[in-house]
Amino acid sequence: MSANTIQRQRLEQRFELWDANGDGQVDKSDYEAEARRILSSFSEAETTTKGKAVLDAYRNMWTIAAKSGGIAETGALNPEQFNAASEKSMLDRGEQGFAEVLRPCIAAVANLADEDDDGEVDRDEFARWLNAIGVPNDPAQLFERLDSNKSGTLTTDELVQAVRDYHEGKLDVPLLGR
Ligand SMILES: [Ca+2]
Ligand SMILES: [Ca+2]
Ligand SMILES: [Ca+2]
Repeated sequence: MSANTIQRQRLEQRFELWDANGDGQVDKSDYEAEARRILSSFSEAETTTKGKAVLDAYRNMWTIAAKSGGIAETGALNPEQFNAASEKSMLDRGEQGFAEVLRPCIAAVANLADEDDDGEVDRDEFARWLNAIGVPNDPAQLFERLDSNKSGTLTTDELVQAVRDYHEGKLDVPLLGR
C-alpha cells in the first residue's frame, strides 16, 4: 500500500519542518535540532530527565529512519528517501508502525506538557502544549475531540491516535509542530 495524497503532503511538510538547516536533506542533526526546538518552546533544558527523554526519543526516531532508508546513521535522507523510509517504517505498518516510531516521541513530549506529573495531559496542560508549538487552534474544542473516552485527560494512547489521524488527514492539527 502506498501513501495517499494527504499522507504524502503531510510527510513533505514534516520533511520541511525537520530539515532544520534547509540543505534539502534530513540527518541526525536535524532531528536533534527539532527536539531542541520543542524543548525551548516548553522552556525545558535538555539536561533534565524530561529534556533528555525528548532528545533520546528524536535520536531513536532518526535511527529508525536511517535504518528504514538503508543508510548509515551518519548519512542523510533526501525527500524521496525520507518518504520511502517513512512509508516503510510507519504508514505501511499501521498501528504497530506508529507505536514503534512516533509513540516514544509523543510520550516524551506529553511528559514535558504534564506539569503535575500525573501521567496524563489535562486541559490546562494541553492548552500550554498548543501554545508552545504555536498552533492557532481552540484548545478546548480540540481537547474534547481528542479525549475519546471523555475522562477529562489525554493519555498517550489518545495523543498517539491524534498524531496518526493527522498523518492520515483526519485531523488538521500537528501536535508535534508543523
Ligand atoms: Ca538538513
Ligand atoms: Ca497532568
Ligand atoms: Ca481521555
